[in-house]
Amino acid sequence: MSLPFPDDFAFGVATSAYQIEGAVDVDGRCPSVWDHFCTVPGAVRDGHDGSIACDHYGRLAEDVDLIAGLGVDAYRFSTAWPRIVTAPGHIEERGLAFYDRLVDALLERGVAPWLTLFHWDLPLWLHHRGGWLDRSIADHFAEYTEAVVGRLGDRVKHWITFNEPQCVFGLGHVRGVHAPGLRLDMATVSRAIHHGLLAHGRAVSVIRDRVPDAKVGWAPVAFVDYPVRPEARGVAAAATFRLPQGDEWPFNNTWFTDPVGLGQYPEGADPNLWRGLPAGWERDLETIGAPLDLWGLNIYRGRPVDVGPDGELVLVSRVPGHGETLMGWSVDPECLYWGPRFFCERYGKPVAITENGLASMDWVHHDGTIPDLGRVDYLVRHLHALRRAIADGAEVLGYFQWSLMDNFEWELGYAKRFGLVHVDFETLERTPKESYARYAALCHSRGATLPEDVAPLR
Ligand code: IFM
Repeated sequence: MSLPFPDDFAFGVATSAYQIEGAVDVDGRCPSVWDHFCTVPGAVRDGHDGSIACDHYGRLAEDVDLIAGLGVDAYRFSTAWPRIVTAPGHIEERGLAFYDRLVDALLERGVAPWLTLFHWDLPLWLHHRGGWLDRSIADHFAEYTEAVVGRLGDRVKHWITFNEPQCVFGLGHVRGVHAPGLRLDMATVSRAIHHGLLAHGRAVSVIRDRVPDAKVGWAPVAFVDYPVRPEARGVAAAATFRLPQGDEWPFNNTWFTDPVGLGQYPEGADPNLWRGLPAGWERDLETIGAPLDLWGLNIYRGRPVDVGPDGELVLVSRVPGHGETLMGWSVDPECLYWGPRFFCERYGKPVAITENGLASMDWVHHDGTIPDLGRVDYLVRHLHALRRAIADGAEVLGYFQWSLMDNFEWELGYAKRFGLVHVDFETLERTPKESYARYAALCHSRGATLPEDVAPLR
């Protein structure tokens, strides 16, 4: 018999503001760090930018129809800070009005809005005041949150503060390949991260004050090391929550997630990270660690691990030709089984898969169809693994496919297509792919169309 998803499990789909909205100089919006970064020669593939993107700003009704047509329970989107706080102390009514219309349109179609406050588009004027390096950013984030919550809190009940802090700081402040394009030392970035976490905590408290029935969470990347045999479960969990290491140091869980989930930074981490923390950081931990209602997990891939004869961690090599997406990311459905379990266990909160999906080679075929069967298989395998995690005790509130439609994939411009809906970036025509119909069937049946068993990935 097919295992069911819980009745209140949310099937969803996700996007973010800068990646789809376009209309960057409309209705008083101010420039963001991404608008600026896109003007730097060589920063973004083929010189692309988000100035038009999918023109979601101008095609709201059409896009809400596409969302509703999927039969999803929830839509995760982000509000654009630069549309709302366009200058110091100035709240832009026209920016808020756009999200007001979006929320109403979703609710009219029976789709619950899951709102993300920060998905990377920092107002440029704030960056010029020090951005994440300056403690005042937490006050600014609280002010922005006040504005959004004040306007939408009567209807939006699911709030996500911050999307993927590891990318904001790792790609944007260490490697310089994302806006704002900085390459800073570890101690300096540690300060910025602390301010980011503080901003998250301040937003949580604003939401709690204004929306007592809100479900509040955040959406870090979840780096998942999964065991290839049951005996390796312990080393896999330990490796998942390993300390930041080497050149890859920003791409870890614990330096970001322990302060939020446990109210403390992890012992034993690199001294430069501790040294960089701003004076008085201990006093911020209560705010940063304020209890959440849900833990978002953005999971795209994982790392298979095993345990060696002396109990040590062994990284397992994949067989030659193992499945890989167009991003070069390996296909590891087991990460949607183990990731939710490990995070539920460590932080004691229900989780939601706030992002999962892939870029694949999608174009409109000669007969007008877009048979993106790799995406269909990826979806089936990952939801299958997630359903097993739920059956084995993980408390999972929902699953959000990344993404509703092809969009601006940051430094890669429009080269990588993640959507269930194809977008022609010249005409902006939307064409649902095969995966759109298949995901819709899954949502409408609440997962009943998932096969009982899936053959191993080969
Ligand atoms: O497109 C991004 C998204 O903005 C954040 N998470 C990963 C996605 C795919 O790279």
